[in-house]
Amino acid sequence: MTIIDLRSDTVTLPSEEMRKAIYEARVGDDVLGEDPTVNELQDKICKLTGKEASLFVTSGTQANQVAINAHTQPGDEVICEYRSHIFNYECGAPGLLSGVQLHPLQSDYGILEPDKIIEAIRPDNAHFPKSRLIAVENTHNRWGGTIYPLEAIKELRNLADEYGLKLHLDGARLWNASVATKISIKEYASYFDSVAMCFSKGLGAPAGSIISGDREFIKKAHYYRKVYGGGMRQAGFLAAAALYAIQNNIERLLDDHHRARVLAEGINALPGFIIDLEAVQTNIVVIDTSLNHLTAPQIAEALDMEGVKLNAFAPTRLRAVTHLHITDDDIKMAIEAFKTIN
Ligand code: TLP
Repeated sequence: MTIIDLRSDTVTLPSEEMRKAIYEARVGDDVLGEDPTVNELQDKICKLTGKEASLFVTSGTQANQVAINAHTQPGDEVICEYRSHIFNYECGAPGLLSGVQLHPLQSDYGILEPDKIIEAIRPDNAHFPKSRLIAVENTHNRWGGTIYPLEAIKELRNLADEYGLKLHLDGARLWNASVATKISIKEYASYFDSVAMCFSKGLGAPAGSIISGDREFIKKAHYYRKVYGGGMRQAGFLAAAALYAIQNNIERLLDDHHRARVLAEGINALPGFIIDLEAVQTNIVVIDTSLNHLTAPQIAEALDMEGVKLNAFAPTRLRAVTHLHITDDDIKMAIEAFKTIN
């Protein structure tokens, strides 16, 4: 049976060409700063983001956590969004590793409201933690791949400046936002003190993420990467995959977005499933199953029997993610599989 794996864009495997790039990579000891391919990747990302410095890290989680540690002091507070990856899927790492507390805010589509942020910023008073950092996500995973509007980002920057806060972007899928809006990575990055981006999601590399910021920030981040065990020595093999991915796999993300839309419209037309089509802006589809007599995990299990894999990420919500292994036929077959659920 063909397996259509829509659990995540993290499941992609390197293509033959990417494997060749990995095989041919020139490598050195990156902990000593001597891996030419890692250095090439970091330089390339500086050009792409317009930032002074960049650091290759093991994962998106490490990128966010190193950034949080570099921006904060123990006892500080980080304002974030309540469905964000940092708050939900990073094992409580801000408390564990940086000794900071998160202050999650409710939102629609992951877009923080300035008034709510202002309300959340702590007064300068001995009772309170120090508000230090705002972290947002673009695209926003749990909201269904939604894009943070540029105007809202500009407002965030003004607010952060007014209150003396740093601004971090979890841009694990910033590539998707950029191709969808035609707003460059550089433009997005220009409003943030630090930006994290992943190579192992839609771009199809086997592992690795990057953070960018000013030299002082990256110097601190470098230290924390080592603290977290992220010094990878001959990491050029992974950087070569990332370079290949940047060269070849960005524009094609539009195909993933198109397929996500077709999938969303197909499933939304079926009884027992509701999709907020407005939220389907990139490669993620969130399916509300609350009208169905089966729970989301039960539906996921039934679909699995049909060869379609999805994540049940709440009792009444499923997530499907399109990526470079998913074809138009796979989308048709996935919709057919949904028709068997009743
Ligand atoms: N997200 C994964 C899971 O952890 C949920 C996925 O399958 O989508 N930021 C965002 C917005 C992410 O979606 C992810 C991964 C990360 C950070 C962390 O990346 P990794 O998995 O490389 O640590």
